[in-house]
Parts: sequence; structure tokens; C-alpha cells
Amino acid sequence: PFLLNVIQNDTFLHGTITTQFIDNNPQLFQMQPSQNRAGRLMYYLAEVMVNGPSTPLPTTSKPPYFEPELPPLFAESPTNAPTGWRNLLLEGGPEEFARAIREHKGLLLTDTTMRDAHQSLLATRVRTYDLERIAPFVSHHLNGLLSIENWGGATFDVAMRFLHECPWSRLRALRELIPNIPFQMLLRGANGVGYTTYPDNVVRKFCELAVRNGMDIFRVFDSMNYLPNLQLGMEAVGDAGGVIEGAISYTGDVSDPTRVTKYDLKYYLELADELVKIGTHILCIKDMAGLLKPQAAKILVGEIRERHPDIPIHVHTHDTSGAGVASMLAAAEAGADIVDGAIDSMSGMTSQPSIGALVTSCERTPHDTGTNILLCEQTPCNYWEQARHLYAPFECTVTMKSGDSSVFKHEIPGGQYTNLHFQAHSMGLGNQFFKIKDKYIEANKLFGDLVKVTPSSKVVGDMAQFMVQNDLSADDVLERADELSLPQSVIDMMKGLIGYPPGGFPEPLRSKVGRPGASMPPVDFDSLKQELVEEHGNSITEEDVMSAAMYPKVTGDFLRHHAQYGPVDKLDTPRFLIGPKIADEFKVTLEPGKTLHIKPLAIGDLKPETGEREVFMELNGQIRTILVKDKE
Ligand code: 3PY
Ligand code: ZN
Repeated sequence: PFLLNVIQNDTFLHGTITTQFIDNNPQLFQMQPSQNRAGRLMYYLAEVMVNGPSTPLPTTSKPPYFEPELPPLFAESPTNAPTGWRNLLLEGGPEEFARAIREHKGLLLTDTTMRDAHQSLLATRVRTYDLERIAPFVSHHLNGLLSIENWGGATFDVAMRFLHECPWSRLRALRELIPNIPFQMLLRGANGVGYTTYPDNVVRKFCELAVRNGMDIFRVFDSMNYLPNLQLGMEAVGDAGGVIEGAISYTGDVSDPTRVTKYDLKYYLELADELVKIGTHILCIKDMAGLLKPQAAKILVGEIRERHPDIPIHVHTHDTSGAGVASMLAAAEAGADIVDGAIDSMSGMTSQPSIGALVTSCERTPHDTGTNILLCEQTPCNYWEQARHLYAPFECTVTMKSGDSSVFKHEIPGGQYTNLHFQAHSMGLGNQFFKIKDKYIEANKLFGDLVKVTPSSKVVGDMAQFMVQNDLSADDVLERADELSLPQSVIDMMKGLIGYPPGGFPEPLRSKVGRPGASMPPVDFDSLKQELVEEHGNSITEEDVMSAAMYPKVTGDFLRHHAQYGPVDKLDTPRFLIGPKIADEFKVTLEPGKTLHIKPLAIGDLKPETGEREVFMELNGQIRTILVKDKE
């Protein structure tokens, strides 16, 4: 539009311009948001320079302007990556893959750095940009990993909502750079990658598209271990051609015989039997809060191993209490094939236990991981140690200084623990965090002792906060449930919208709150697509339609943001978050061979008549002026 405006101007066309032409016609030289990617990005940068971050920064910490260092890559092309477990999976299919895992000597590892670790430590904010930079190194040097967890859980929502980037593009980009290591995602059963139950056809189509975009292994769980929901997710994965990893979400303590609970060893063993019966390729014990003590791991894994000698067992934990490494070693001893860890500098506390600690602890034992520890210690660890600084505004360690063995009592899952801790501190109630933990325990009891993991954990957390805010005891809630304005999530859960816990919900709370909801009609993808095309144009893909089926509002906002501001995922993280500095030249690579050189020059004075400011920037050597409304 910049050029068009000028060359369509009559005075300009008739060659009668004077030196005042520019001064008299500033509108012709001002860029508007446009279709052109460079123009839209310039508009984004100008907007952030004038009005501040496009995504909320929860703390005052600022990211430094630097790029984490990478070693010179001697073999960076994905086409000459060494073979890994994915080659075997692609050749043999899921059953053969599972067989090979069982036959493998030594402990196998899943690296969660690209999903759960940053979900637990950095509020899920790690951007595709920083994942892509380390990806070639991972592909070439960590090819012994059984899998990389890099998608699902909260990453889907956060990518669009806060990072203004497309989760599907992230998956494709990483797939291209890491062709040899299986990718793994977290699927919340019938809740897909959302917080509520979706119609069956949404979950099915989601899995199809995920496989088509490069996903391999699907860890399927249900927040209540509700078998029909698990089964739906597992069948959807199987039909899509993915590896089914049915998960038992673990709570309580199977090593404590004095504990009277519905989640005893028998409960887990029966669930394991069911998951095997409905065709899981791999069986996962998903210890989302880090409650599986070493002794419990030994009992649970040992028993399952005996009952199901052919099924690979994969154990996931969080290191909240600090017992994570010990538990994973005990799981390995008892017959687990695969455990989850995170690169050292992204491990510990509410994240996964450190891969470095796991690898070194297994050296020269029957569980030797065979992973090259030196590389593991050096490059990815250094990279993530530096990259974490870019996410300083989201860093959990701003408030959280240590692990917490009281997790064995309150049972708050890793990611949620970080969130609640952070929220308490940001409301100035840091020294009241213990109250939240206490109410979390009470709320859980009110609901009849739930397995707590997204979304059931969110409901317990909402209830705990509600009880703290309104100074309510469990008895108060029981007496007055029909008159209190309980959080919507609580009401929805009681109606059965996210499934049913073993034994159902306790009375009288359930009848005071409501009845199970009606079953849901399938989503009509064609008409949804049509609606999206009408609003956002012809470039809508099947993947966009799926995003909209799960997150209608978030997806709409994301698509509008993209139309207005372009591919902001191509900006480095500090400039994406807080904008560029004046006079500091930097590069943006839109695609190989298409690089923009940008240098912000100045921000003009506020124009009182319009409330706007001009931002002057150099783009590939040419001066551009961008007009931005100052929202102050
Ligand atoms: C998620 O569902 O996002 C989880 O990480 C559950 O553990
Ligand atoms: Zn987890």
C-alpha cells in the first residue's frame, strides 16, 4: 500500500511534485496493516514499541536481548540425521515398535523439555523460535531418546492465546528438523487438548490431523481415569495410525497399607488390565503430581510387569518433592522400560527429574541408557540454561525457591502447583500459600477424593481458591452448596461434563448441584469451515478448523492477530515480548533466503488530534513510517 498510495496520487503522477510534497501528503507514506508479511511485522513491532507487550508479562522481569549460544553444527541437515527410534516405528508400525522397546536392554528416556518441563517451569511460554534453534542438535546428538514430548497438554492453547502462533506449524516445523526421534504428545482423552469434553468426532479428527502433521505417540489420559473417555481417546489414536500410550493417572500411595482409599493397588492393577485389553501399545503410569515414592514405584511397576510381561511400561513423574530420580530408578529396577526426564537446566522442582542425573545414575548398571552423557550435559543444557533467561517474565523461580514434600499430602500436580504458587504471590498472599494447599486438600475431600489432573485438578484448585476467598470450611460448603455461587467449573464437573470418578460423586453435594448433561451432537466441520472462511478468508486450513472446534474464541483471536500482525513467531523472543530497541539493527528470517533487516529509528511525538504516533523504522535500508494509535 505504501508504494500504491504514492504512485496512484494525481500530483505525483503528473510530475508536479515539489519538495513540500512529502510534508503535505504524509498519509501517502504511512504504512497500514497489509497483506505483506514484512509490513505486518513492522506494524507489530511499532505497536509493541508504542503500547507495550502483546501478551501479558506477569512479572516485571525483562528478557535480555541476546540469542542463546549453539555449537557450530557440523551435521545440521535433517536429511543426514542418524537413525533413531522413529525409523523403526515408521518401518515396523506401533506393534513392532512396542516389541522392540520390550526387547531393548537398558532404560529408555523420553525428554519432556519441549512440553511438560516448560509447562511446569515457564508457564508453557517457550516459543517455536527457541525450540527450532536447538532442534537440529537434538536430532543429531540425542537420537538415542525413545521420544521427545513436544505437544499437547497446555501447549496447544497457550501457543495461540499468548504466543500468537499456530500450534500445528510448530509441530510441522519440529518434525522437519527432527525426522528420526518419535514425537510424543499429551491427549486429555475426551477432553482432547482442552478443558472440557468434546464431541467424539472432534477427538477423532484431531488425532488424524495430529498424525498427518507428524505426531507419533499419544499419551492418553482421563482426569478421572474414566474408562469410556480413555477408550474414546485411545481408539481415536489407533484409528489414526498413532502409537497408543494409555495412561493410568496416579494418585494416593500404594506403598501405604494404612491408607484407606479407593486408589489402592487393586484399583490400579484393574485399570492396567483394562487399558491392555482395549489395545494400548504402551502402558503409562502418569504421576502428574510426583506422588510415586520409590517404594510405591517398585510395588506398582513390579506388579504390572508381572501381569503384563509383553507391554512396555512408561513412567512419568514430577520432581516436586525431590524424590523424582529415586523413584524413576526404582521404577526401572522393577521393570519399567521408559521414564521421563528433562534436560538438566529445565528439570527439577515441579518439572521432570534431570536427564543428566538419570543417565549418570544408570551408568554401568543393567539400566545403562547408552546416551552420550557429555553431550547431554553440555550443549542442550547450556542452551536451555541461557534460553530460560529469555522467559524471565514467566520464570517460576521468581517466587518458587524449592521443592515441597508436602505434595504427598496436598497432591497438587506440577504445573498447577507452579500456577497456584505464583498466583498467591502475585496477589500479595505469598505467605498464605499454605492456606491454598490446605483448602485444596479439603476441596478434594468434598469431591470424594479425585484423581487430580487437568481438568479435574483445575476444578479442585478453583474450589480451593473460592473457599480461601470466602473463608469457607468444608462444612460451610456442604451446608450451603445450593445457595453459594460455586465456580462454574465445579458445577460443570458435578454434571458429569468431564467424566465420572470411581464410585461417582458424593451426595448430597451432587444432587444439590445438578444432573449429568445431555450427550453432545457432532461438530459439522464443513459449516464451521465456511464460517471461518467468511470471517478470515480463504487461507483457512483443516487444522485451523480443528483449532476452532476446540478453542473457538482463542482461535478467532489468533487468526485476527495473524491477519493484522503477520508471522510474529519469526521474531526472536525478546523482540516478540518487549519489542526492539531504538537504533539496534536485527534480522528476521521469514523463510530460508528471505531475511528482513530491521532498525527502529525513533518514535514520534503524540499527535493530540488523532492520539497517534509515528514510528520510524528502516526495513532493508529503506525508511518506513508506521502510524500507531497510542492507547495510553
Ligand atoms: C496437562 O494436561 O496439561 C498435564 O500436564 C497433565 O499432567
Ligand atoms: Zn506431567
